[in-house]
Amino acid sequence: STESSDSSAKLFDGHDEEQIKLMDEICVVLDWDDKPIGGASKKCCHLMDNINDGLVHRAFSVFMFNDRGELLLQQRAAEKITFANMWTNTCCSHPLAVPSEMGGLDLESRIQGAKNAAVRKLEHELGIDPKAVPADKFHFLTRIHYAAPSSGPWGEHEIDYILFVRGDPELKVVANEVRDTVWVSQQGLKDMMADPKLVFTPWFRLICEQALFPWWDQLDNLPAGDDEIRRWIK
Ligand code: DMA
Ligand code: MN
Repeated sequence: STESSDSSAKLFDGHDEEQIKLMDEICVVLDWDDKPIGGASKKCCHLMDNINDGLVHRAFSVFMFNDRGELLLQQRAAEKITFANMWTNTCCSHPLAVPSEMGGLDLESRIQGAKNAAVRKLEHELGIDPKAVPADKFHFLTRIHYAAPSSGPWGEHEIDYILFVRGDPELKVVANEVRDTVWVSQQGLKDMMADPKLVFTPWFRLICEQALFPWWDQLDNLPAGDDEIRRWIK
């Protein structure tokens, strides 16, 4: 028999080559106060074995609203290794362990790093021109700390920077990242969430339950970003 002893071959069996390569990105590993304590691969950070040992990393979640006050949702591609095919907020990913995205010990520079990462990923996933939605247009609200299993060996455990932005840019959706997109009103989102055929990511569900709608009600008058870390872990 020529069965491989390389466990990563099994982990990624049948997955999209590009998505497998992206698992080599270096995420920012944190203590529970969001202080960077090192870097680790996206693969390492998203294995439940490591999450169960306490490994937590930095993330961001973008919520984009158009002039009509509608929110842009995406359905994650079937190719995504975690949370495939689920409906979620506009764009999520991780600030990488590089100077432009990691920031320093002060919250301001970390927020700037998350915004820089958001611009990069809006282009990578949705084909949004960075000039159409530059980093200084984003409004930081707060950080949430949560954990959730995905399928198989995978899961999330993050401190997630919540970023709101106004815009209605041209979208050139990247097929192995995003399966579908839709702009929704508040009622439109509530109707989608009531449809048992649609599945939503755990972090988007949490944000909807805990915080989204009051912010959505005051897009022109959003509260200033706070220095809290909202702990939504069980
Ligand atoms: C990870 O998002 C970030 C959050 C807030 C869950 P993701 O799985 O979409 O990351 P990526 O786009 O880098 O695969
Ligand atoms: Mn993550």
